[in-house]
Amino acid sequence: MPLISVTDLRGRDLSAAQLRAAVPRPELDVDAAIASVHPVVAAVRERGAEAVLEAGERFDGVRPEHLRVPAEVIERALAELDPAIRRALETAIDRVRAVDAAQRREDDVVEVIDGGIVRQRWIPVERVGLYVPGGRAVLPSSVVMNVVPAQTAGVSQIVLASPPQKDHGGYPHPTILAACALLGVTDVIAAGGAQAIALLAHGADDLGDGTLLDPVDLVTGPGNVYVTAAKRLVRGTVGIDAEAGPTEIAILADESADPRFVAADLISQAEHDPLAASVLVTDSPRLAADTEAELAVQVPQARHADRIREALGGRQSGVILVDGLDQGLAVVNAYGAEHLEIHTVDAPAVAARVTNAGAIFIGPHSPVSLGDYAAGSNHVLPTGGGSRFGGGLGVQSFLRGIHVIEYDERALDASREAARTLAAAEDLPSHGRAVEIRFDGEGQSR
Ligand code: HSO
Ligand code: ZN
Repeated sequence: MPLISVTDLRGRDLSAAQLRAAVPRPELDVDAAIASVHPVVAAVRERGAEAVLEAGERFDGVRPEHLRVPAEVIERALAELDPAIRRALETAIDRVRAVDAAQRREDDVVEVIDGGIVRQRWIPVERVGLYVPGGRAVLPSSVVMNVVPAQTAGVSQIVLASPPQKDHGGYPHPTILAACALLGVTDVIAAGGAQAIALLAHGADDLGDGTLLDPVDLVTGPGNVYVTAAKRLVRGTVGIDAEAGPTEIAILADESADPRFVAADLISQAEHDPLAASVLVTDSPRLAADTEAELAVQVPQARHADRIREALGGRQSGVILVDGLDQGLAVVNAYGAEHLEIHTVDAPAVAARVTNAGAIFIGPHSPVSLGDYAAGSNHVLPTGGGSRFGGGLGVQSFLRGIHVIEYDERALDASREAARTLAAAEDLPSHGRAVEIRFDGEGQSR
């Protein structure tokens, strides 16, 4: 059995929608998950902390003594953190902070006409709930990727939730707690899955220890299909970020690519999840064959070989043969992968022609796993084709633009005609009247 299947699109002239259908995708049934998480979300809304603890016992197999992680547990986690991990996390934090600092937005002021001003104020969301998964893998890097842009945007209240761990007294994994401590996040809740999302969205009068948890305004962070389903259920009560499905890597490569790098990068994201997608798009049958040979060498050496085999062999992964870079670009733009690597001659020029991707990694020295940890870019990115209409997590995810309108009498006078005419055209004459009343008494003399 080959490790990865091959689709040959050479000689086929397909529209963007047809290409989208031809590109492999995982089957993810969020609707089915909604049915199973609905009772959990409803129970948390009605019974608060007790329902969260019960769900934790059922799904995570443990009941923490406190839902809100005590300060000394967080401090101990930092004190006991391996110094090398601490340094690496600090590098990641510094780099994401540097990139995010440039994303801060100043208020814009436009004088539309003399005396008529529209200002746009950028205001941070006040209270944010960040979800950090803790299932198959414990990802402290995701703490960094969620917290840093929120803090840079000026979010004043951050509460972080992560699943209780059996081996750690029912508290989130110590590395997650240590990352929180490094970032100054002190409000950490030992809850995972749908119950965590419901708790963040609805809050609780008493977390079980007499303390209150206020509901948040926005929930962000990746999670499994149950977390995604719960986010859909609470959307509207709170804001949510883009839905995060299983991770995806697409690589657009020509004959010049190094098959060892291509194979290693396909494997790196397949390592996350049996549903992870690894897709190679190339106009070089030789590179395709060499990459398959490399996969056959590298996969058996991988620690998570079984999971990787499943991901590479799944319907969501594959090698796609194209006629040339033009068709290759059409395919990757139709796919809109979460991560896209470009391994071609003059890769920056090819990358400039990409319009749909969560993040683009240019050339042989910019692997996705660098972006996962320490490039300075964010790794919370749109999956499932979501890059066609949204971007990754960033400072702007935590900001709201508010228009502030300030016209003086002269500017309003100069705008009367347009407002009155459109009000009449929409048969909303009271709209027009609200403008005209300000000029009553002047009308005849003018
Ligand atoms: N590739 C994942 C993020 C991650 N990888 C965290 C390792 N740790 C989704 O972009
Ligand atoms: Zn990753």
